[in-house]
Amino acid sequence: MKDQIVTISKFLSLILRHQPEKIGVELDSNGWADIDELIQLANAKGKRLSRQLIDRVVAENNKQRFAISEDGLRIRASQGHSIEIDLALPPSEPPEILYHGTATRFLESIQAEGLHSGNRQHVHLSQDKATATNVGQRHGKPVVLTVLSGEMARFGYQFFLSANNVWLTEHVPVKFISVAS
Ligand code: HQG
Repeated sequence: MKDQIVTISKFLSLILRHQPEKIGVELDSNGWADIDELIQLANAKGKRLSRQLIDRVVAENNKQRFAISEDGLRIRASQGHSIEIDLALPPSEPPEILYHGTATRFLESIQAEGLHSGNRQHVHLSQDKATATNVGQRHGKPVVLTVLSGEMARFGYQFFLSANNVWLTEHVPVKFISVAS
């Protein structure tokens, strides 16, 4: 059952963050998909999906990646999109310091260009080093960067806090980045 939940979580990440066209589901401008439609279209492609399974994935997902709308009818990914949607998050005041986990092989480029969002809509930042280390590990030998988010905010850069506690911003210039000790 746990494996099935992980498989569905990966499928939902793909559809809700990157390629809704894979099953032909429509996301609204804020990234929401109608749950009944999502189930129907996934089933038509041979994917086992039901409301019960979706509710389990949303509840048990280790990073709380998905949120269900207040009326219970729609679902979206809380962050991590590559497709252009507007999460409509209000700008939030970040803590003084945030962390970004990356791999050592990206360091040189980051120290030259700052942090880019790459394929995604935002640069992802964490409140603690342990989370950043885990994020970095996905790409290779991890290294944690310290971001002077408080200073950035005072310079007018905007930050957003996703529903699952990931800090998002568009770009981090080099001068606000150092390697965490
Ligand atoms: C790097 C996961 C070279 C950046 C995680 C990162 C996160 C640069 C990679 C979420 C660069 C992009 C996002 C530059 C940035 N030169 N490399 N100038 N600027 N990079 O996967 O932050 O499991 O798109 O350091 O937990 O690793 O999917 O971003 O290494 O929250 O829910 O380019 O994905 O969540 O990689 O991870 P990603 P990320 P989920």
